[in-house]
Amino acid sequence: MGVMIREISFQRIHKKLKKPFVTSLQTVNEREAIIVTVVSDSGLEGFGECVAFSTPWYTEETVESCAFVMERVLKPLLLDRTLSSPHEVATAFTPVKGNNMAKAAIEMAVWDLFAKYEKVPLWQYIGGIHKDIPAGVVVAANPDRLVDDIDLAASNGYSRIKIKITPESDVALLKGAISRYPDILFFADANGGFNKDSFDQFILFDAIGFTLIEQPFGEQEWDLHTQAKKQMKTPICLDESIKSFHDVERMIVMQAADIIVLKMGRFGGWHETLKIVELCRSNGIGMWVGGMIEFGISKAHNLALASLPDIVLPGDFSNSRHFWEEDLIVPEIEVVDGKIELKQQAGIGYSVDLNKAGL
Ligand code: OSB
Ligand code: MG
Repeated sequence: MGVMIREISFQRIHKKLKKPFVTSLQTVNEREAIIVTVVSDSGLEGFGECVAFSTPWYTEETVESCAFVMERVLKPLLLDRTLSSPHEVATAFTPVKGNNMAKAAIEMAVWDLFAKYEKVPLWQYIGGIHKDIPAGVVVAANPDRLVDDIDLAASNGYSRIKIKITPESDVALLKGAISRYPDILFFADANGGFNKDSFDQFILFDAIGFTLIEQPFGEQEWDLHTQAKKQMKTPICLDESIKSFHDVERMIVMQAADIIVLKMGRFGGWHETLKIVELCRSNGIGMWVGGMIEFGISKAHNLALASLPDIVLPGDFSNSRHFWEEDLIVPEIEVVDGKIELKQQAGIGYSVDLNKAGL
């Protein structure tokens, strides 16, 4: 009994963003991705999406490195195998070091396949309960546009707005801009833009009133995060620093943060992510689901993840049309009254149209 993996295929895609996405690390104008399709012996299809970027600005992996690792290293470990649980994918991949985004993309496709085999939505398959996922959008740090960008996001019904910040961001401007919307949760994301020299400047951001501040310091700066957490009221949240279950254990021991961002690509897929969720739950660490400027397949997996009972903070979930003229999934992801309703169909709940993968 089980699911035999008869076919694993990859399609590299490429789309322009509707407008550039600006962070302190990089400006993204175009997005490449690799779509993974796994097919079972009975002809069921599961879909995954590789979220590595074209160049290694956010993590070490790239689209090119993932294409190689998925095709030449990971695919042979699974092809023609019969699995009794999707957890067996992580075990099959353990001989391969790192390359979490490559691993996650294939693993996600197998989880979709198993949910379809069991004829249940993926969110139910993993034990999710929330059926309406609160949406959240990201705005750039550009001071000239900040107030307008926030007004636009608020008028589109978003109840959580994440603002990219840098050491140059104006504390008074930010405080004024967000105080106009007391009912909206404002997150800040520094993408590791602060360091030892700008530590004291960072502490001043405590007065702004953010719900949390994401990754103020570099990914290896555990001590700086511990010091900031000790001195600030605003919860500290780690994104780039967390790549595995062990990183979360370290974070807890060092009291380096209160909250983490869940990114399946960075963790290597569902298996590691579900372990991390359990560790956070039992240690009172907050969690929310982060975005990667990705397409609908990855977002659909992320929506299923956000359905878990202990994930209560709103994640990076915007409309398909926020980044793209057209997404690859049918229907597209749509925010209605600030929420995205989960689908009742088996698996990720959306169909995939690879003909829509063009520029
Ligand atoms: O730091 O959270 C980040 C996008 C790409 C790489 C890193 C990050 C982001 C985002 C989320 O901020 C954007 C989204 O998909 O909604
Ligand atoms: Mg981040």
